[in-house]
Amino acid sequence: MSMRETLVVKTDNEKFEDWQNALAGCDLDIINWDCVTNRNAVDFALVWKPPPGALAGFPNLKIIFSVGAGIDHLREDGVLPPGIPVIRMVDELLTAGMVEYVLFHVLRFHRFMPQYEQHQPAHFWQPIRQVPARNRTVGILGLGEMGQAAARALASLGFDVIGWSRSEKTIEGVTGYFGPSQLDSLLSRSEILVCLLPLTDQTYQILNAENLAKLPRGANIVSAGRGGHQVESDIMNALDNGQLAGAALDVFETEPLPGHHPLWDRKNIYITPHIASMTVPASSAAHVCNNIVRYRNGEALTHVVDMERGY
Ligand code: NDP
Ligand code: OXD
Repeated sequence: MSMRETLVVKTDNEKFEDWQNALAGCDLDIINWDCVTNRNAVDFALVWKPPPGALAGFPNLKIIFSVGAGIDHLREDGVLPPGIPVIRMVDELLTAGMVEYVLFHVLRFHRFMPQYEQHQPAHFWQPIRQVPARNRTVGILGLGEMGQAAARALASLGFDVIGWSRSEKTIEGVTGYFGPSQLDSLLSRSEILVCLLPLTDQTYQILNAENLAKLPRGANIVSAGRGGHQVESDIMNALDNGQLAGAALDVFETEPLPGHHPLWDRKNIYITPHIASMTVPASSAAHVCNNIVRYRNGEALTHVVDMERGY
């Protein structure tokens, strides 16, 4: 009987074959989620949104890998069998994709592109005096893998960058705020607010009317963490009453965003379908394989999620 370990893969966006090829050097049997015949033989699972109860059907599971950086999909009721470590996705291309997304939207707002996009169909020639980047304050909620990289990239362009995390951080060129008591100070300064938080009990609906009202009037928001951070009706109201000038939303309370949803037709909202950054198997497989090798060698795993904390 073969003693090779088995990894089962359940993904949405990437092709199974891409993971199979990317993980080929890891000395494993790699099986598509829908093709498992012997559940007892599965040692590792690499998953995105597994249905409740399904992971418990693999009685010898040693590690659960999240295909994405966010692990909220594993915190749904009944999804996670107890006692098995969960490893979140951390990868340079995943981070680079998010940095590109954030830079694109911050620069778009900073350079008044939403206004020029409206002027063009009207053949309206109206220069707007540009604010220098150093006079533009960008606030970033979440200073983890994604938030820190985005903060550094914005600081390198000269923006006045401020950020918020749970624990205190020292990042060159970035003014740090931390903990619930310092959130308002960050909000009151953020002309462009970027949300890159994980979705937890503490961050749920953080983009609500009360917090949006604390931003400078006419602020813009960029939301790429999770839809659960947003109270979408509050965002629409804030756009209606001028508290917000614009919003770039990549994530939604309900995904896919239903075709009849009023967000689609709002002129001050830029919608993308949860593509701010995507896992690239050819790059991310190393993170999975490194942890499997660590497990084999009895070494500590990296990027294990604290399920109590929620991220
Ligand atoms: P990390 O775990 O590396 O970072 C999370 C950050 O949020 C940390 O700085 C953490 O603080 C901070 N944080 C968490 N809870 C709180 C809180 N209650 N108060 C203040 N700060 C808090 O995550 P990543 O940067 O890798 O990813 C962030 C999220 O981005 C993911 O969870 C996912 O939801 C989203 N994402 C979205 C994608 C998309 O395409 N739209 C793609 C990839 C990720 P501390 O440092 O003190 O722990
Ligand atoms: C992620 C995502 O969490 O794709 O990586 O949203």
